[in-house]
Amino acid sequence: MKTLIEFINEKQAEVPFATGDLTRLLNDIGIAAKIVHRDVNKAGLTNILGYEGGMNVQGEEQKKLDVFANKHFTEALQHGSQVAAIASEENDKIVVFDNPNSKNGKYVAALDPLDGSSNIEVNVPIGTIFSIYRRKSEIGEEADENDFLQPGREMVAAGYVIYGSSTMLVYSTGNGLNAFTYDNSVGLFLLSHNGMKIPEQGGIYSINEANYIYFPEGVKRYIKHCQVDDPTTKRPYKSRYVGSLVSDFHRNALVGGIFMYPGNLKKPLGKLRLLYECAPMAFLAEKGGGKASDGFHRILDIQPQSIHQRSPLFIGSKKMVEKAEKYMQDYSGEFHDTIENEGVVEV
Ligand code: AHM
Ligand code: MG
Repeated sequence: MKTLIEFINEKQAEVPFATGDLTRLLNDIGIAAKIVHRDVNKAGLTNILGYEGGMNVQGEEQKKLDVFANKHFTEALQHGSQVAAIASEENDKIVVFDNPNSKNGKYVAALDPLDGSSNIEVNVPIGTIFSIYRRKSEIGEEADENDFLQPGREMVAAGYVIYGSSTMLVYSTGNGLNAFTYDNSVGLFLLSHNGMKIPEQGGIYSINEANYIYFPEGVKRYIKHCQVDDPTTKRPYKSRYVGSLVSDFHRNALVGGIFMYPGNLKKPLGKLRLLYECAPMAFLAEKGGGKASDGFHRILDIQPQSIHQRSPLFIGSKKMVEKAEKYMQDYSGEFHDTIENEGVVEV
């Protein structure tokens, strides 16, 4: 059995002139993941469920576990000093680490410390999403927001941790997608999926269909395409929606499927944040042979304008994402559609 640390070290040895900074950084993320795993697992027993009392920048109430996970990932990255600054869903502004070692850090990290927090109370899988970029500002100077405003294709590494029926850490530094399952008894992440491949075509679609009447025409028609009875193409597909991006993505990545959070009449750019939700998952999707799009453009080519910017997301099996894009492009104007609430009759 290969441990996460052994695997990361082996990968480092394959890169000539690697300094080990990224290796140390990934190790630190693994440690923070273990701490969050520990507390997520006994969440019902400790006083860690419920709301913290604060709001994040998007006006969402912060749960105690959101704040806890944010603290532990921030501390792990700060102590490691390979990272000069972080951007997080839970912080309005970037956090610049001002100790002298961190100023010399080559990297910045964008995080969603606890994604899917609406599921915490009900014991449904949640996750942590992380992404790492090489900073643009001078090493030795303070990092700034521009260090984060890079298209996803510039990413050095990304990953997620899923706290599910088992806890897994899935990451890529650009070559393939690898997953490690946490063995509680020895306290180690062990390699369980070496070179994960996302099936080109799957049989699952995941979307919050409660928003149906507000969806662009392209999404409505794609949903109907998924529901057509045609056994030769395995349709109708199954509908599965956890409401936790990491879980929905992880399932679809393993067995094939598409996850969608499109723009809608109420939220033209959807809900998910480009920098620390869509882009890292898009990086991982592509490294596993899948695809990620906003319906019109490759997610990894979108230039972020601000750290909390949102983006529509279509992600998963390549052929399914391509089909959804085709429906979007044939039936919906770019991003902003005027959609009627047609056919809604209250009884
Ligand atoms: P969060 O970061 O506040 O937890 O929100 C992101 C989550 C995603 O994990 C999930 O895909 C989505 O919100 C679900 O949203 P909705 O409840 O609108 O379907
Ligand atoms: Mg989130």
